[in-house]
Amino acid sequence: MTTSNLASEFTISRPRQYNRTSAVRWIWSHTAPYWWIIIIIFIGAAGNAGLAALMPVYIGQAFDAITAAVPQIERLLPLTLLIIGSQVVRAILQLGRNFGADLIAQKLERNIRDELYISLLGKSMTFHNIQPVGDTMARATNDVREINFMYSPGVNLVVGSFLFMVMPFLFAPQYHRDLLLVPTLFAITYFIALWEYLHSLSPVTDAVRNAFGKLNTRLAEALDGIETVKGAAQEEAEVSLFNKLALKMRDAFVKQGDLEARFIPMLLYGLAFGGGLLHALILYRQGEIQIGGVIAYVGLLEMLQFPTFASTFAYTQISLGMSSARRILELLNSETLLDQNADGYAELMRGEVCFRSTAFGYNPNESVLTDISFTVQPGQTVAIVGQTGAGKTSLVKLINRTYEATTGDVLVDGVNVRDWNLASLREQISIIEQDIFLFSSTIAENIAFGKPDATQEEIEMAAKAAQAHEFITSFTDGYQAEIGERGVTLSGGQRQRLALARAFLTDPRILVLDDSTSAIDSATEDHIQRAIAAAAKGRTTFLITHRLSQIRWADLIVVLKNGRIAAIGSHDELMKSSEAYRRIFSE
Ligand code: TTP
Ligand code: MG
Repeated sequence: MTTSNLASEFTISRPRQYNRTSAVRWIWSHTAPYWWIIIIIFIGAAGNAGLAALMPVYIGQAFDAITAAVPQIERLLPLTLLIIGSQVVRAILQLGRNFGADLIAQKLERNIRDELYISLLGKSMTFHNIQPVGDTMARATNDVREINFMYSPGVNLVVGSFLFMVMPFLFAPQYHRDLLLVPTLFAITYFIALWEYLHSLSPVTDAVRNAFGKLNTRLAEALDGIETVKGAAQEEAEVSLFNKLALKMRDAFVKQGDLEARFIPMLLYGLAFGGGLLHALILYRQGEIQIGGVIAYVGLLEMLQFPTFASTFAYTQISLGMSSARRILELLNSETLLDQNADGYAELMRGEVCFRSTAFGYNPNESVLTDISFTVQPGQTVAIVGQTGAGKTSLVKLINRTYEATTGDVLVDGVNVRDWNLASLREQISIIEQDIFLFSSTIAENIAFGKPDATQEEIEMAAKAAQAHEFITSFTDGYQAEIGERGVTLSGGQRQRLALARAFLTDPRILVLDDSTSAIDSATEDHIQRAIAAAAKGRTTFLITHRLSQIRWADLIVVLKNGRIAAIGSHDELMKSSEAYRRIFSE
């Protein structure tokens, strides 16, 4: 089996690789390992259909026994017992078919979730910035579910009903060869209609799945930005926007229903049944078959009902599943720029950082950073200052390769970040973001995020060093207090100290603190100052800050302006040489 050779920031070696060249091949490569379940499904379905066909055959024999010139009443009991026995066995086989289909459906759902999650973790920030979270969520949850439904009941019913359709061909000729006529006509028309149906169905089910993705995207964004929505009193506008998307989704569904309703085999079945009965009666009148044959044949024709009624539903389910498979595959196959570079440089970091004529832009035709060159020695503290939008955050994100420089190089310990083993590079660099993200779990778990096996003692030590211990213990549940939804909410300053505690725990060689929160009361400010000073000790530290006290004691100050270095040096040097820097201090 082949697999795509996409770059990935993160991979796990897996025993199974899946073929991602087309939706059908991909689904097949997921299915093939479970060939034994497919066999169970087929045996179950074939047995079920065969035994279902025996019923009209036995009933026909019973009719013949009664209507014979000398009625053979003694044959009725064995026939009844045969019917009962065969239907009990049939129920068991049916169970096997349903069980098999459900088993493979669940297995596939699990494996696909797994594959998708790993792939999402491996994609670059460039990808995640563009791809809406709501849409990804829709694909990762509901679309994966649709693949489950595709097998159970979808494939289950298709296989089951197909084998039902085969039965009249196997059993009718024993009464008369000509009786194949109606089933043959039925089958030909049925498959032509099915072909047409599937063709018109697939764009419709694509539309259904896409409409759902859009709806979900909007929902996720509205909830994520609920404060903004409320703050701007835009609830009504949100509702009407949501309604519009919900209507689109409804329209797509109605279209699907419309197609289902126009599925011709419904009409066809009525015609086949009537035509078949007529045909059998004519043969009876001609003395070609017996009355039992007519009864049995009509019973066999009745078996065509299953494929007729199951088909709209089952094939729609399969079509929805394939639409979903295409959407998931689109995510799996979307290009990502970085790769984890597993064989790359992975030594203990000293903490030297060097920018060499580095330039960067989020999209190719727009440059955010231009011609950045400077070197930071291990253990130094660098303050990066500049107006909002100057590119401070962007600059530090090049160090751990969250983003990749467009031209020029970024070197850590003299090694190009592209040549570093990505995991090793990122493990030794800790970036505390401007908006600190906390997971909805306990405070302890949030602190231990980068080191899940940390002991309670280690966690507390880190919290103390980050000046967070005091406020954490003020909560009733202390370190076990839940953050978010059901638990405590934290202020900006508290979040920052939790993030610092995270950094103390992982003990990175390079620490980046993107801190543009300036409105903090002086008591908190004092706490944070001390925490940062402690954190900066013994490692290379980048501070993005507006706090003059912090800027002042930095070893190196980089003043950014419109993505360029406007001035660089120590506080004293810059006070003398840089007008831009003096202006910051005179504000
Ligand atoms: P930043 O690097 O975010 O600027 P900054 O950190 O100096 O600003 P602040 O003090 O407000 O935090 O952005 C530099 C430019 O890059 C800006 O014009 C916005 C643009 N940009 C993007 O296009 N995409 C992004 O994801 C980010 C973060 C910024
Ligand atoms: Mg910023």
